[in-house]
Amino acid sequence: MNQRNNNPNQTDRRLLTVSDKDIFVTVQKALLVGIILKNQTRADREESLKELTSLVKTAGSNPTIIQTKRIDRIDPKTFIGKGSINELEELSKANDIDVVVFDCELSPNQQKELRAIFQCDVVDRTGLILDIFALHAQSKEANLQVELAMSVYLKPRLAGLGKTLNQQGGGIGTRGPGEAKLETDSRLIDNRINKLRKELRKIEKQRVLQASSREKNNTPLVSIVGYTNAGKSTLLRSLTNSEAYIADELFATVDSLQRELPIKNVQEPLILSDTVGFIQNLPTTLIESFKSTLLVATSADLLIHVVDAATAIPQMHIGTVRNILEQINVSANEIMVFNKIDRLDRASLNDLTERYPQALFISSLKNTGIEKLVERISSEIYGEVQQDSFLVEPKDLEKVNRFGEILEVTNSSDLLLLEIRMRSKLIHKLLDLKLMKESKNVK
Ligand SMILES: Nc1nc2c(ncn2[C@@H]2O[C@H](COP(=O)(O)OP(=O)(O)OP(=O)(O)O)[C@@H](O)[C@H]2O)c(=O)[nH]1
Ligand SMILES: [Mg+2]
Repeated sequence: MNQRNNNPNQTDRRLLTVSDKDIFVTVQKALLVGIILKNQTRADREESLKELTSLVKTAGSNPTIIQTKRIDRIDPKTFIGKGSINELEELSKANDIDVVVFDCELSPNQQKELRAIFQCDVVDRTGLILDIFALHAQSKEANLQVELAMSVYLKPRLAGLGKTLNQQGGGIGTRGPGEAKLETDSRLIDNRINKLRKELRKIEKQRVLQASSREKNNTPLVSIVGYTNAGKSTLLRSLTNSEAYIADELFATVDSLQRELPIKNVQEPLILSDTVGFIQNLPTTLIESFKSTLLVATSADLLIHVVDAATAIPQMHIGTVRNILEQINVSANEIMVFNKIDRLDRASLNDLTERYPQALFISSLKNTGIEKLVERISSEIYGEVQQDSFLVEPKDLEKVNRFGEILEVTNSSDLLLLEIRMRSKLIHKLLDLKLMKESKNVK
């Protein structure tokens, strides 16, 4: 199992592995600022703030105070205006706050101004998401991608950060991905960005090559996509008995993991891939940087779109995922799958099944509905099961056996007459390969 040792292991201290040595740092106390703009509803913003709270916890900080501010217009200097800022500043001082987290995107100047006012670290939603990606990146590819996204984000912000990046031991906005030390000299950062882009282009080329050799071999790729924390990795594990990393945290997976999905009576490989989850307002720099990882979705033959059935706002999650898929030019067919139905009462489940009649309803954790999903995947990829009789040469018997179930074999002069059960697209594949002669044609 893919173990991480950067989760909080005590209530007030967390272990960061930033170098060879393990360092204990105090958990930061965070003040969270939710913002309601004129045209926004409170319900929508509350969900966003709930999400921000989970993000802060996932980043290892303590959401100590949560405040919501309604504003009529965005203040160019401080985003929320002087009056609200004064109130928050008092709260921050009185509670020894280490970091103020805004549920919006702050400009580099606003961030700089707010840091001076609060006299502590100030982070926006994008910075927070990048930070979690940095914590969770495991592979070389993910590390390079996160470093690129962070460098692009930090570049215009370096002036406002002053020396804080180097001085602080850890905490939101101060960590580089893995062992990488983020470049903090603005003159050198462009060189680093160029170098990272070059390295990533190389990886992307390899991925494209892999995809084309997969296509040449006709190996289908099914990609699991969905909102973060929907249960994608749990589903991969349940479908393939593999050991994907699963956690009740946002962006637990930032790499792509591929496993073979066994299909009954088909001995040809079918690849199932798990990948990074999506979130509303996913930073565009992350989408651009994660191009090579997201290729598994771009080159998929079929998508399994996993939705958390227990969330209060499934439509928003679905809309966000579709939006991002569009941005990265994904156009494959999708099977929509509502997961975590074990957490729903009957009425809510009925409501969802009425609203989404084409969807499947499963629990990856309890293994409910998994067989139906495998059947749906099989028929999307290979077509419906058909029973037919064919004449083949004896040497091709083994090959036919790889694609379906042979029910009966009888000799017919120097050929074999087979009664088989096979999926329609595989029958065509065999006919294309000229391995089989349709009995009717031969007679
Ligand atoms: N009750 C319930 N919990 C589930 C189910 N499937 C997943 N979970 C839980 O949901 C949380 C997130 O699961 P993951 O599989 O890590 O979700 P993910 O979509 O891969 O998340 P990211 O990689 O962070 O985007 C974990 O705590 C899982 O145990 C389910 O069917 N029922
Ligand atoms: Mg995952």
